[in-house]
Amino acid sequence: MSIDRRSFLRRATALAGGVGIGLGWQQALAKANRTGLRAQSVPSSTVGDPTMVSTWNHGMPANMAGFDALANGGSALDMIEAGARIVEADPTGQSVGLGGLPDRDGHVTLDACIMDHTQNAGSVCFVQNVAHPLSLARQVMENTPHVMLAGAGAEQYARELKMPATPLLTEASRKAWEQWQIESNYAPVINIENHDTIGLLALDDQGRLAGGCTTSGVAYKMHGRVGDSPIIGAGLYVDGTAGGATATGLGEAVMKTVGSFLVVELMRQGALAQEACEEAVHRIMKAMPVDDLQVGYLALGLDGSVGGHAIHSGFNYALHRPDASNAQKAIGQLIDASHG
Ligand code: SD4
Repeated sequence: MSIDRRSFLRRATALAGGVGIGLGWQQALAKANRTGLRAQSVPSSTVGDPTMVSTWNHGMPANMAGFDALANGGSALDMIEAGARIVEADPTGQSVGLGGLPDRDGHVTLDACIMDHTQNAGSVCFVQNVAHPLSLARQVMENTPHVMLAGAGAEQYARELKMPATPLLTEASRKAWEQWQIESNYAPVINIENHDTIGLLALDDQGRLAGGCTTSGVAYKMHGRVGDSPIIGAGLYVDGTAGGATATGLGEAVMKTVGSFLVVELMRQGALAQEACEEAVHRIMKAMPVDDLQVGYLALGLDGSVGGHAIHSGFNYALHRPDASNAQKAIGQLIDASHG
């Protein structure tokens, strides 16, 4: 059921003191307004414009690759996959694919998922030696009866698809791990700088929406740990009737609040993309201590509207739309979605 924004607000007021969906959302907004912490506004879009948003600085090359895929006749799913592959292949990024920081035992283990506007979804988790886990997730979505493959089973499927076994631990990441071992207390803690996963959302020129998320997860995690990034509804959610959302940061906090699903559900009920991200952040802040953890959400509406918000400062994302004077070309910018 979709309701307009005014009905949503009326319903939110009526619900105050009840389950609290609307109340929490209003409180989050009021607090953000009071403290002047709302993200800067993004340029408006024309309905029908393709749009791509991706987390962090590496969202810039990812979005460019996405628009190249679109220019070559690709769909929103192709935009997502093209963008993810650029970042997965970059050995200097220590949070995604090749060069990702390992777990505490020295293994690089990857999580990724993909989803489209028809709610088709594919996911792989705890995968080793696969250079492009998001492409593998897409294969799971398109060519198997399943949504999620894990560990050795996912690797076996990659080999069946002739994806080569690729060692992912670079010299730089091995050295960083050795350094970490000197002082390690072997507790799965997160540093608030330790979050650079790429989450991507794209709307193509036919209004199709898709999203993806790919990561090596939290550095020095326990062996076998899986984060939010491959979990449909946590690290990513896309619904062609409501919008899409993705998460970055400490996956445990995102999973406990089913963050990306929450963002999309709020958008379905009439919240703007920005408001929905703020409420999802607020849920985490209400539920647990957040001094040492960062989570950021990014959302894309069906009309190309964009929102982004995070618990702590430092969260940014790349936004690309077509150049008005040359529709084949995309113009992008980095948007600061800091809070605090
Ligand atoms: C995880 N959410 O594995 C991922 C890490 C991340 O930006 O997003 N880093 O918990």
